[in-house]
Amino acid sequence: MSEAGLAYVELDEEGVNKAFRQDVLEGLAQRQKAVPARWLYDDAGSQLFEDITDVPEYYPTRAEREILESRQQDFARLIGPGRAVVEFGSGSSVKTPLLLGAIDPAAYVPLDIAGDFLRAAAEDLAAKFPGLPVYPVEADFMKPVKLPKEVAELPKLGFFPGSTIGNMVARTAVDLLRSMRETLGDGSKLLIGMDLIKDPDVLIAAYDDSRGITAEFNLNLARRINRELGGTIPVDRLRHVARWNDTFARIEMHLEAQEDLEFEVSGRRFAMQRGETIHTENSHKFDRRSQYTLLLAGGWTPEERWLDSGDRFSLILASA
Ligand code: AVJ
Repeated sequence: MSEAGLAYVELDEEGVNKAFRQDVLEGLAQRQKAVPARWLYDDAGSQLFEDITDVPEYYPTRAEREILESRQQDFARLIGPGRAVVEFGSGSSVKTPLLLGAIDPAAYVPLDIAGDFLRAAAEDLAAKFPGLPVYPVEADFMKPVKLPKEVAELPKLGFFPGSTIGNMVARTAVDLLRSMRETLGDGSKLLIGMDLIKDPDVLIAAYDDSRGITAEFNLNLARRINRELGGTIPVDRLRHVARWNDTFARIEMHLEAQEDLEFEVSGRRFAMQRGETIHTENSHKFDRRSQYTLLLAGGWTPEERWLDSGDRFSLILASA
């Protein structure tokens, strides 16, 4: 584990994550309150997201896994051996073995901002692939990342599964794709998962599951704000809401005030009227043309595109 990686998470004198506090204070001061979705993923949030991938309504993980399982020969042919696989937001790396097993890579570099989770995932992976060098990097991958020197000379494959790109508005998604291109370099490839536009009822169910796991995932953000930023948000007075925004082709998660609320975060006072929301996540959905436009704008040329058997999810291979 690189010591240097830790420098990416800047702490102030009180040990508070500066970027988190700034994003929350700015976001809560907006007319439409909003907190960037990346803050959903502390260790508890990352675990809750893993739980979401098991709920019956949340199809993306299973659909993407089906593609990874059924297209192994395609990956071997189109990607080939000897690359350093750089996974953006490695999470618990459940999908990664399917890719690594198919292409015979030279190294694996998981990138994540949640350090503990990252290290556990990296150890898991290293145990599954003895002999494969694993170099975890704790980093915010929204900016270009300096990769470990051990992989500097290797051709790269970026792996960005799960339709995490869908959490970004187009401008941010393009910025990310461009910085990935800079991180990975000329001659690199990118294997990226992107969820597809479909019946809004199916989408809403996937983001408001009957077991309430997604609700817990969303509410965990308010708990995290209270814990890490000295907040007094009455979490039990907030309700999880999932909405389809047809204009922007995205599912939105919100935390809706069930009554008029007043609370503090880091010594600042905020108020919400009953029915007012904090917007906590966008999950954009795509069709083929919107996918290709986005990738091309980010400096990546689409090479191949696969769907699962239910036409619900897509995996795209693009080259720099
Ligand atoms: C982690 C981006 C894939 O948008 O589907 C799942 C996050 N939010 N349920 C998604 C999420 C609510 C998820 N990704």
